[in-house]
Amino acid sequence: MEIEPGVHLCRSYLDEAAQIALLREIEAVIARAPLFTPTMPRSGKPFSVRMTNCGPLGWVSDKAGGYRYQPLHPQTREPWPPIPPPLLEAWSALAAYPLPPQACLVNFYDPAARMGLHQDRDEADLCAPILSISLGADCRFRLGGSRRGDPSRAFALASGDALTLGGGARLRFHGVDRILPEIAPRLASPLFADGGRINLTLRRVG
Ligand code: MD6
Ligand code: FE
Repeated sequence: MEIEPGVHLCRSYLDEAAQIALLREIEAVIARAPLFTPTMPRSGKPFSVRMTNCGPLGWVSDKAGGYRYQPLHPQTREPWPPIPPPLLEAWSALAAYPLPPQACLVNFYDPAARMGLHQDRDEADLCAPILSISLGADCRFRLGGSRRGDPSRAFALASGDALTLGGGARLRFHGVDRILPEIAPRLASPLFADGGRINLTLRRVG
């Protein structure tokens, strides 16, 4: 499970029934906190991924304000919905951290979306790991080193897989090269009508 120091990959952490139960929770989160398209700081270029959040804080990005955490949805100005219990249980089981997560970023990928190589470093608390759970189509995930130019490796993340970046791996670069829409479980959901993938990342902010 520890595929490299600080990088834990738990294949099929959620079985099919647990994936469906979590998907119902995420549908409810999105009904209250609609997906929005973040934009890059300064350039204002839109992300290909759409996002929302649950938990006391949510990660947002836009041209004027840049990357940040805030307690309100940028469009509805409502607080984010609470983190669903199955995700809190996953954090307790896998994060090995005494405090609960403060933010859960929900990333929605349509089949053409991707995520550039990045570090997650907008959190004051870098001692806590980031825990990710995937639903829907497989993706080709890329894991680099602690500097952008370091060598990287790619592997698939599938529906139900859990991945944590912690310890010395907390600041490693990573991204999503592409979605593999041809490798997708049968999870009936309006969210997956056109294929697609959801990734949930649980964080301590600080
Ligand atoms: C994704 N994941 O799987 C993007 N970040 O769609 C992340 O950016 C990520 O999987 C921090 C820790 C684990 C992750
Ligand atoms: Fe990340």
